[in-house]
Amino acid sequence: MLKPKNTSTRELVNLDGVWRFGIDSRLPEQPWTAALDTPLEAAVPASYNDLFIDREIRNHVGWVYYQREVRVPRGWTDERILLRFDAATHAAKIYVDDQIVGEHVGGYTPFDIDLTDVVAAGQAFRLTAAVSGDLTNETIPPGKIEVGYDGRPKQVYFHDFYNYAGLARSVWLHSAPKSRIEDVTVITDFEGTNGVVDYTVQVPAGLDVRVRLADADGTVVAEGRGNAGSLTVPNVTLWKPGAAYLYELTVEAFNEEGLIDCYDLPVGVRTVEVRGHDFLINGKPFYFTGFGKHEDTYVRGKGHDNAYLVHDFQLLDWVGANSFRTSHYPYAEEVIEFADRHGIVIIDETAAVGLNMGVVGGMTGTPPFPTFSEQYANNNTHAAHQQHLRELIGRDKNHPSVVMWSIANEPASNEDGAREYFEPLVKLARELDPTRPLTYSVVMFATYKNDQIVDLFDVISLNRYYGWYISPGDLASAELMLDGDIRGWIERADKPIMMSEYGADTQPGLHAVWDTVWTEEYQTEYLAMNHRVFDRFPQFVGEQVWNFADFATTDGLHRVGGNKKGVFTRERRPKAAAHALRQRWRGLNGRKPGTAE
Ligand code: BDP
Repeated sequence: MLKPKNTSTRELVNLDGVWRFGIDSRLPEQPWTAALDTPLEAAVPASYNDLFIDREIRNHVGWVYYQREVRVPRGWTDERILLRFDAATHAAKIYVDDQIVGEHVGGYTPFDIDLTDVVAAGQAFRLTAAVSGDLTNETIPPGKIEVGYDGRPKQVYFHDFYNYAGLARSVWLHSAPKSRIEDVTVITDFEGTNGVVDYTVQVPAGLDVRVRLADADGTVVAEGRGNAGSLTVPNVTLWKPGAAYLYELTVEAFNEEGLIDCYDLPVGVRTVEVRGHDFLINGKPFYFTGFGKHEDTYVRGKGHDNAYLVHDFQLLDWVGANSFRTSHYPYAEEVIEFADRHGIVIIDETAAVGLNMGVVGGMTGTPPFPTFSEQYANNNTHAAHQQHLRELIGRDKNHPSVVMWSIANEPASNEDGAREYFEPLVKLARELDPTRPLTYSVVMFATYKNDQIVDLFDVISLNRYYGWYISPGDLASAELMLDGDIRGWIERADKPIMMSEYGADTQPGLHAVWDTVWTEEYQTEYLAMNHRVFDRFPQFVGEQVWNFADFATTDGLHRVGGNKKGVFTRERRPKAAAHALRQRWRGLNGRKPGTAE
């Protein structure tokens, strides 16, 4: 799905700002039949939950309403007129004046609504977005709505980050020609010093497509004609981790009268491949250093914020991280584009977190009922997961920073039914993108003995908390357990292995000379213990600490003011562990720690 852009044939109006806002229980009538009768206004983009000093709103179950007036630019007379929501978490119904014009389910992927037949150039209209943050066993991520002892509905879910909802990303009105370039796909390669850019353009039949590729100075280095083709780039400059280089592909569509549409796409030429137990970028072994992150800041919740975007990437650079995983949902596309421009490598994860009833069983991992059953992850859940995968890959397939898809976080891959559930998803992902390796983050209860799906995937990504949830405060025992665990996985499958989560909650400012959990020293020692173990295995291809920064969680007894496994605080101040990581990671440039340059 193409991101809306200003090009010579397309225009864009940003609708971010402050919108009227209300929750449905306060509204006497169907709100889209009139202006919302509400004193409240909400920032867009931002999750709505932390904006107001009102528990009712923060933990609201059901629809909320955002509303504003919009005027269509008067020059758009012959254009297709589209509305783009970069995300509406987790479901949306969109109204123009009194009329429903579109719906979307899935909180972290964009959608377009075609308003061409509904509004006219120069016309003003009332735009209402009804947004629901509700999660059920048939949404991705799943959850369930319970009725509390006080009779009120309560949202329950099986992941620990707070279920922020609302319009957390930008909203746009954009124009495109009626007959337009619908999609562009690029796949890149290189042979010797020649780069290869294979392109496919989706356009209505009968249009003549021309493409040209320009280097970063704007010099055209290759041209092509037709809906699909292969461009050769002499003396190619590859996109590399830590050394991004982007070409620009200009795609033009012509009819008999001339140019009718134009779209520009940044292109990084690079390859990704899993060979034996190596993860190769441009044919060279790559070692991931970095984090699982969250889109999470004070007040905004999951609201996209360009200042935090820039600052977080500065911190990634400072600490020597070359990568992160978009745990546990697709991030705003601006984040992925920033990574494209700055050479940070991304493991792009779906929003499928919590497909695991064992987590409800606590540390025993014994589910109250099977995860893959009519009661929980059923056919409708599966269909939602498939749809989400289509939308994620559709959005991010052309980004060079994205080197691997993570299909799920900590699914119940140890339970019966996991194989039937994941096999078709893996097949679909490979059809949608034959070029990128696939992984999933393996939950603690899924061991090298009982996991049922690892052979379907390319990279083993482990989430392991020895020294925290298991054997807390006893790092000597933890080290032995972790070592044995990794050895088991290596015996089971000759694939690259990485740690996609390891971490320890840490209260900044808490210190001790002993192995005392929650202290800054313990977090540092815990990470050092993990690293000692990782460095024993040539099969190990990366380490992503849980988490980059402290983040908001659902209210609960086991979290004090949120999840504190951040190496940075929620305000982005370094804990002692950040300095230790910096010592280990800086200057590696994708090499495995301890190996020669
Ligand atoms: C893992 C989850 C992650 C949690 C983490 C934790 O993948 O989302 O935040 O545990 O407990 O199981 O800190």
